Amino acid sequence: QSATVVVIGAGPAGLTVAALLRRCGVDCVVLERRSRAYVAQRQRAGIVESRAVRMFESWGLADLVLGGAPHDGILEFRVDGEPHFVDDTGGAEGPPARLCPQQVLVQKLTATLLAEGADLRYETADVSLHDLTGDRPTVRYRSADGTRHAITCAFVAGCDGDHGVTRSAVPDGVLTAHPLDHGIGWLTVLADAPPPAHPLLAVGSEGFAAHFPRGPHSSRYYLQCPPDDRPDAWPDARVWEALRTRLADPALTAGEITDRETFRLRSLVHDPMQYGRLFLVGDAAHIVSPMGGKGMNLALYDADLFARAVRDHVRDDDDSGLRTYSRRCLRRVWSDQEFSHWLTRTVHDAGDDTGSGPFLRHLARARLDRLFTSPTAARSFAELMTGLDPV
Ligand code: FAS
Repeated sequence: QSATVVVIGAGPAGLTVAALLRRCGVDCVVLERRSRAYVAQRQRAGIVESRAVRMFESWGLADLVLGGAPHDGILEFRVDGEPHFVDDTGGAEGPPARLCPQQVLVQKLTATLLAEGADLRYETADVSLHDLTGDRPTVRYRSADGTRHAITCAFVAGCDGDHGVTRSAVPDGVLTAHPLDHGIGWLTVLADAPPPAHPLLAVGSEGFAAHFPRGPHSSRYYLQCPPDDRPDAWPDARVWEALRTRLADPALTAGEITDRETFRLRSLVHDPMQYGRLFLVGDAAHIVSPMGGKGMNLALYDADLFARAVRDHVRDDDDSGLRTYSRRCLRRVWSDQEFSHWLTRTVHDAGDDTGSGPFLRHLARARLDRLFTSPTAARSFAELMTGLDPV
């Protein structure tokens, strides 16, 4: 078999790559390890930022793949119980961000692709990549019925996330990993509880907490916890008691908790994001802490650059996009890593609960004070939140 592009992974990155390539008339095959149902129910990100909405609009896909309501642009910081509302669009030119949960985007992309007859292959196993430095790499895999397959192609898109297989196909010494452990733990909880009027970040001496919308009747919460904490240390009663205290909302409405996990906040960048004919897209190349909502949006940015580069190669015999793909992606990756790191430190140090000490606490409080009082600081924050900064 042969295809121009083989896409490994059917998450936001892989499905967006496939949808954009098809709009350029480039044929591709998508190989996904899990079942369609499993991928469609995985709940993670909750916002498609303005830049990504504009990207989907530029491809004529926005109405097909974006669900959820427009974000009204207001973010609440609640500091020691005091509300401070920040306009996180700051008059930016782009379209409003969309409160589109990741699973809705994945479901809509999948439905759009299948309706167009795209070649999505689920429950594949033993994917291996060969001849990545030649002109025609080969991807081998086993289908659910045990049959072995080989597909030759022009390019492989590694969209298989942080625990995928494509990065391991790159010889040692080619990629440089840049990891950061923030030394902060989070408990994240998904509940059938009413979403907040605005996305809410709460700072206080009890530790950080957050409350985000994840649909008309569901919410995602974050609670700072010891980095090695475990979900079973957080029974429902403790979760709601901590949320009511830290969100300074004694009347917070509880709901059935449908998912609960703990994780350490970490960031990771692999450089370069390419090896021969393999191009890494999304979490396969980088991980960013959820502060600022950049993880999924970076995957969408990479997918846009990769699809345009392949289109230029196929249509115009122009390889400049392919040659500069990694450098251009990494410029935005590092800009979003910096923003996410700034926000992560600010909302945690300001609570002084991370043991970061009084000096860093004063720095963090000064940053928040500047954000709440300086229109210039607020505009810069909005530009970064929307992804409309010029990087
Ligand atoms: P994904 O991991 O989503 O998809 C990779 C796909 O590849 C998966 O379907 C996997 O099954 C498949 N795969 C793996 N190995 C394979 C193999 N060998 N063969 C074939 N297929 C294979 N981001 C935000 O922007 N905002 C947030 O608020 C946010 N919150 C998050 C909360 C949590 C708890 C987590 C875990 C992540 C959060 N993220 C958030 C980040 C997250 O949304 C990722 O950035 C996003 O899923 C990246 O998409 P992909 O790059 O497609 O990777």
